[in-house]
Amino acid sequence: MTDSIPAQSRAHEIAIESLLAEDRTFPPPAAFAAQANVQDPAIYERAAADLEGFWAEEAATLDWFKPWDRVLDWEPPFAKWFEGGQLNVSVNCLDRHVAAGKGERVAFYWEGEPGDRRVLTYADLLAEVCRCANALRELGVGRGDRVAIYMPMIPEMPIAMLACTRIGAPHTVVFGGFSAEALSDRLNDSAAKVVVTADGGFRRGKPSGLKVNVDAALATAPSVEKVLVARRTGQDVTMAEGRDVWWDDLVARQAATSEPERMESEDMLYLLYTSGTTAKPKGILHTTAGYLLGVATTHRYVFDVKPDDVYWCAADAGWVTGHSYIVYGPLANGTTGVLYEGTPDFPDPGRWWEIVARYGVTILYTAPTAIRAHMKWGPRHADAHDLSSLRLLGSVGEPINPEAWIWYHRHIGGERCPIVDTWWQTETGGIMIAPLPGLTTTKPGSATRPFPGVEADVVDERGEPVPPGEGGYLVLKKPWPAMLRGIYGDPERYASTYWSRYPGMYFPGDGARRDTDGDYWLMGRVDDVMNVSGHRLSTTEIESALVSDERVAEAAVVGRPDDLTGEAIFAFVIAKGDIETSEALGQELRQHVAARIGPIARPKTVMFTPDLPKTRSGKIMRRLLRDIAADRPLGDTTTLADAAVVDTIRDASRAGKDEE
Ligand code: 7RM
Repeated sequence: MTDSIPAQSRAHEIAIESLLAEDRTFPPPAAFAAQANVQDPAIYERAAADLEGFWAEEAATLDWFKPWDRVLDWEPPFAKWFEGGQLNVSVNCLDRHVAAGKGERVAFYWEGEPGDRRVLTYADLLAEVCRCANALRELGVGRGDRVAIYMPMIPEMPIAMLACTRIGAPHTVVFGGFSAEALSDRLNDSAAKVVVTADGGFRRGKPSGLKVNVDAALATAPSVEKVLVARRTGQDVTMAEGRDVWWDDLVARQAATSEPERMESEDMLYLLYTSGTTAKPKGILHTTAGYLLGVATTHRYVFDVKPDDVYWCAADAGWVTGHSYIVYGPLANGTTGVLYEGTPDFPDPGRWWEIVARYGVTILYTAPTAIRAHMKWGPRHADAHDLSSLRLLGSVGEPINPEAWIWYHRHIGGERCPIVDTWWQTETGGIMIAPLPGLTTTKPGSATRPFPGVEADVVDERGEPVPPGEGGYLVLKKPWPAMLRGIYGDPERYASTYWSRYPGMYFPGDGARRDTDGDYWLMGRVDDVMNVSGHRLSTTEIESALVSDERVAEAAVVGRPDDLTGEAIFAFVIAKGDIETSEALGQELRQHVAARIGPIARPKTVMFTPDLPKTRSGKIMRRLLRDIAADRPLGDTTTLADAAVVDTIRDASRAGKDEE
C-alpha cells in the first residue's frame, strides 16, 4: 500500500500515484488470431526500425493522383507527411471501390430514431456525394473555403463531409447538441462561408430544432453567405430569402458525377473544435494524406476489418470518433457500416441490441459511458437479442473501468470477442494506443501497447521516464501521419499547449502508468489529479474501485478544497437501477475503496446522484463537479450534453450530504 510511504522519502517526486492492481488477462482466442489481419508481432519492430518505410508501405494502399516526393519533413513541432503527393479523400473512400466493382456493397445501413431506415451502397453514396459537391460549388464554395456542418446523424451528414473533401473545402462539424452561441463561436473562428444543417433532429421521440439555432448563430456570424437545409423532422423553419436553400431543391437536381479536386497531401482536410477548459475553443487542424492514411491503417489493424464485416461505431459523427471511425477510416477500407441516429435507450434499452441482431453487426465500437449505462439498465435487454454475430468489441473516450470491461466482455461479447480499448484524441486524429486483437493479450482497463510506429513513454515532472508500475505523464516521442498540424490561426498556442512542457515531446494531457509487461494504463486527465495530503491521486482508479461494487453503476470523483488535507475526495455515485441508496451505503462504499486501494483513497464524501454532467461524447465534466462540490458558481457549460443535469445535482448536493 503506497499510503504508508511518505512521498519525500522517494528518489523523486511521484507524479501520480498508482494504487489499483488488476491482474486478469485475456490472450487472443486461437481462432481469432489465426484469421487476424495482423498475425506477425514483427510489425512492431519493423515500424520502430523504419518509421518512414512502414508508413510509405501503408500509403501505397491509397489511390494517388501523383505520388509523394518525401515521406516526412519533421521540424518539431511541425510535421509534413507525403509532400509532393496529390490525392482526394472522397475518391479514396468511394470512387475507387466503385471502380473495383464493389459499387453494390453496402456503405451504410442507416437507422433513424423513429425507426425509418435507408440502405446506401457505395455507388449510391458516391452519387449523393457528387450531387452535394456540385450543390456546394453552385453555392459558391471553392477549394479552401470552410463549410460548417451542424446536423443530426442522418446520411446527409457523412454525405456533406465527403462532398467537402471532394471539392477541397475543409469542413468543421459542430455537434447538433451545441447551442447557437457555441455554433457562432466556431463559425467565426473558422470564418465559415456556408452552413449545412437540417430543420431539426429527433431526440427521444421529439423533434428538436437545429435550423432555429443556425438562424440565431448567424446574427453574430457575418462570414456565412449561404445555408443548405436538409429536411428531417418536417418542423416549421424560417428560410431567409437569398441565403437559405433546401437540400431537396438544390442537391436533388445536380448531376451524379463531379470532378474531384487534386489535393496536396498537406492541404487542410478539416477543423474540429475541442473546448479548452477556460480559453476559447481550439480548432484542431487535420490535413489530407496523413490523416486518411492514419485512420485507414488503424481501422484495418485494430478492428481487424474484413470485406464481409458489418461494423458499427455507435458514436456521433460530430465527435472525432465519428470522423475517423464512422466516416473516413471505414469508407477508405470499403467497410459496410451501421449509422444510427438516436440514443441507446429509445424507445427502450434494447434498441442497440435489436440493431446488432437486425444487421448482423460483427464489430461494435462504443464508449465506456454507454457500457456503464447498459450495466445500469441490466443485462436482460442484451440477453433478449441474438448477439452471436459479434466478433470484436471496441472502447474509446475514457479509461474503461475493469468492471465495465468484464461486463462488456460477458454480456455483449459472449466471452468470445476480443476487446480493443483504444486511446487517442481529437489531436492525434487516430488510434495511438490499443491492442492488435490477433496478437495482444488484453487486460481489463489497459489500452495495452502503442500502435506500430508510435513511440510513447511515461515520464515525471522533469521528463524522465518513470519505473514500471509508477504513475506519470504520457508523452509521444515521434511524429505520426494523422497528428494535428496545428490549432487554426494560432501556431503559438499549438506549440505551447502540446510541445512545451517536455521539449521535443508531445504532451497529450493524460496521466498513465506502464506495467512490467510494458502495457499502458491510462489514468485520466492530469488536470483532474487530486492532491490529498501531498499524495497525487488519479480519478480513474478510485472511480474503478467504486464501480467494482456491484451496486454502483457509475462514479466520478473530484477534489474539494479541504483545510486539513489540501483537497479531500468527493465522490458522486450513480447506483444501479434497483438499488436503494442510503447513508449506510455511502459508508460502505467509502470503506470498500479503502479496502480495495488504501485508506488515502477513501472518499471523504459520497453523494448519490441520478446523473452526471457529460459532454456529448460521454466524458464526465469533472470541472463542473468540482464547482458543485465546492459550492462555487459553475464555469463554462456550453459543451454540456444536458444542461439540466447540473441543476439536479446541485440541488441534491445543497439539500444534504452523506458526510462522514
Ligand atoms: C477519441 C477521443 C481525448 C481524451 C484523451 C483521454 C480520453 C480517450 C481513451 C481515453 C483512456 C481510452 N477524443 N480517452 N480514449 N482515456 N482510455 N481508451 O476521445 O479528443 O474527445 O478526447 O479522451 O483523456 O486525452 S477526444
